[in-house]
Amino acid sequence: MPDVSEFDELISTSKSQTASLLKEFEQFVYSNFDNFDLDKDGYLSKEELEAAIFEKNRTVKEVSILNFFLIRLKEIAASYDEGDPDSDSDCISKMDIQAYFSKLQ
Ligand SMILES: [Ca+2]
Repeated sequence: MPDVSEFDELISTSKSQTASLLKEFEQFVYSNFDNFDLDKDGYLSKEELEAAIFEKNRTVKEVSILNFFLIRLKEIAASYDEGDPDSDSDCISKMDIQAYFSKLQ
């Protein structure tokens, strides 16, 4: 499992830096969502995030971002109610990403 200490260091920087960092996190996963969603069900699972982390040529920063999502998977997945009680609560939708990051800012 990649090291997350670098992220913890980044998150301890100033608030404005943190805000732009979070924006970057959101945009990175949002814009790559369809690539990460291997089974194209509209949700990112733990397995799909892990697969993305171990893809070739990932930068340290990208791994940090993906780890952020992986560590907070349940929390992020619970951010938006898709209105489907049967939907897998351990998977992240695009709406979850938007809801989660709008709450943080
Ligand atoms: Ca999926």
